[in-house]
Amino acid sequence: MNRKQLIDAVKEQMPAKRWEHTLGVMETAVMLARVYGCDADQAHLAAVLHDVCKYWPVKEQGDVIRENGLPADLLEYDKEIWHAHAGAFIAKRDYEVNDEAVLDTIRYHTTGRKQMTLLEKIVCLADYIEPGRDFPGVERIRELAEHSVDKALLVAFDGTILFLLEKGKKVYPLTIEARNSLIDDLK
Ligand code: DGI
Ligand code: FE
Ligand code: FE
Ligand code: FE
Repeated sequence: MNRKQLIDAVKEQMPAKRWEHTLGVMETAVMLARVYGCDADQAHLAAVLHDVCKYWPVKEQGDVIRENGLPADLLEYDKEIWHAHAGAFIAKRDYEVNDEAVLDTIRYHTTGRKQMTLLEKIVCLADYIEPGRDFPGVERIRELAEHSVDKALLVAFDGTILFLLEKGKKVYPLTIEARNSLIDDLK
């Protein structure tokens, strides 16, 4: 499967609006990869696939996690985070992606994790700031992203954590670890 075929296949997995978001993440991730010196092809590939499962029925996302030994604790947290781990599994099984760095980037694009690689940070950040995103504070994160991936991503995770706290929701521990780790990276 070449990249064009891959793109056409992934596009089929989601509604047009979500595909527009994916195009925005592809463009932004490649731009950030060039600016910050990481592999643009890996960033592009991870961006193409990052939300491959997002619009699957939630039950199917859960089944991928349950039936393939993915972290079971995910199921005790918001369903919004399931598609990332499920997506990494599907990228490998159905789309011939074998690059573990790319698979980890898909896997952790939502929650983050401790000591994220530059590739993981860039795709996670691109997901927050792609041109179609419009949430309070996104402009500030876009500005920070011009100068520092770590500062921008820290503010982005802080916003997500605050949002979850305000809603009275649980926060997946990896998100807290990702946030703490970014503070260490900035020292
Ligand atoms: O799939 P996208 O909408 O493009 O973006 P995403 O994969 O970053 O999904 C983020 C959503 O997940 C966001 O609306 C907040 C929600 N969420 C729920 N629990 C958690 C969480 N996000 C993080 N980082 N950590 C959580 O524990
Ligand atoms: Fe996502
Ligand atoms: Fe996304
Ligand atoms: Fe500036």
